[in-house]
Amino acid sequence: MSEFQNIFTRVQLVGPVEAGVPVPDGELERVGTPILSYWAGKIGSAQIGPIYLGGFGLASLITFLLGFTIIGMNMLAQVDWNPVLFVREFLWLSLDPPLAKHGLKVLPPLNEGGWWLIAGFFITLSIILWWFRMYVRAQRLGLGYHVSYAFAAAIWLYLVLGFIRPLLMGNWSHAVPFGIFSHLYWTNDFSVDYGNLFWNPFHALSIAFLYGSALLFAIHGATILSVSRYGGDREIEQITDRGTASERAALFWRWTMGFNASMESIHRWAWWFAMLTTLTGGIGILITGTLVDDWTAWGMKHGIVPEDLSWWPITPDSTVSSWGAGAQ
Ligand code: 07D
Ligand code: 07D
Repeated sequence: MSEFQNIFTRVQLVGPVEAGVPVPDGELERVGTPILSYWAGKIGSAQIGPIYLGGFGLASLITFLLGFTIIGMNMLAQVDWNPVLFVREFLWLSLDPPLAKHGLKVLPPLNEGGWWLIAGFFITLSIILWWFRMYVRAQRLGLGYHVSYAFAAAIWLYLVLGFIRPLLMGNWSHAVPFGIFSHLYWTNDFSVDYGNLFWNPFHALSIAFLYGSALLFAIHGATILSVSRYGGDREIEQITDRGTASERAALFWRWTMGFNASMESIHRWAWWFAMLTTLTGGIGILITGTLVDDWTAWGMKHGIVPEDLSWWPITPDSTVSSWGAGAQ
């Protein structure tokens, strides 16, 4: 029997290309002539296109390109418009938020954060427009809104990092820079400046949900693959029937750990874990510097961190390493 598999594909579905279900009247149509790609078929469906552009899609694309070009041009200017240096230095280049002296000024001088605000405006607009695109596409196809809600959870963290928290702090300089390594620096500095983010319980929750998401994804993917020989990848048809691949998958977990998720609930587990990673994360960032200035001091007050840190063998010893005392 031929099977449809992907990533480690043995068989590819090759048939006439199809445009999908009709869309309601009066909307922009799908664009592009579909093609079949052997390499796309290795990791998923071999058909590429057509794509549904629509008003939100187009607007999101344009605003993203505007923001992205502004970031790129600023980075190019930083290397004197030298394309070779641009490529070589790319990971280190950065467009930084406004200098602290400008507070929440709407348009500080362009080279002191003005470009960052303009680029941020367009990128954020683009992300929000993309969210609407997802919402409307789901609506038009008669789906639930789960994907757009999950994306909203990620946007929440993004907005907290670059917009809501800087507003509450009264200064744009608290926002994240646009740059590959500079945003890592920002992340590290944030933790050091506020007394070690590990003592922020919402950071801990976010980590637990992040790790949990990886675990759930791994066990769900593995479970379904392990019963795909019985048609387990056709999950929905199998939920209610007995003697199916789904029942074997469920029994596997009931017999190995005493409990099994249902065929539907496992997807809710995955959905919640993924969303809670950024939902709790956003809360953790929002309260840092606004409600809590120093997480080590907070931890001491609540009996989590020992008052006398010498009690604790810290490795590497921050008093002798280059980390500095704040990094404990
Ligand atoms: C695999 C889906 C595809 C998405 C990709 C990202 C851009 C940015 C921007 C040139 C899983 C595309 C990237 C469009 C180009 C410019 C200016 C998603 C997948 C491939 N980070 N972060 C990365 C972003 C924050 C942190 C990589 C974005 C916070 C750490 C990539 C945001 C903090 C590490 C990236 C954001 C933080 C990274 C790989 C927004 C705390 C790494 C991302 C919008 C959460 C890793 C060099 C990835 C790395 C990494 C993008 C926010 C920490 C460049 C767009 C401020 C510790 N981050 N990040 O695969 O290798 O995501 O960095 O908020 O170690 Mg980050
Ligand atoms: C960033 C959501 C926004 C993304 C959006 C996507 C585009 C791309 C793509 C064109 C990721 C927009 C997309 C524009 C278009 C194309 C291709 C999600 C984002 C809207 N931490 N930490 C977390 C760990 C430490 C710090 C979360 C671990 C240190 C800060 C996560 C460790 C210090 C922040 C996590 C560790 C520190 C975090 C992120 C270990 C640094 C955050 C969750 C083992 C020295 C963020 C509450 C996420 C947060 C965050 C993990 C250590 C700093 C669980 C495992 C102590 C400042 N950390 N961390 O999903 O929420 O991000 O904290 O050491 O802001 Mg941390």
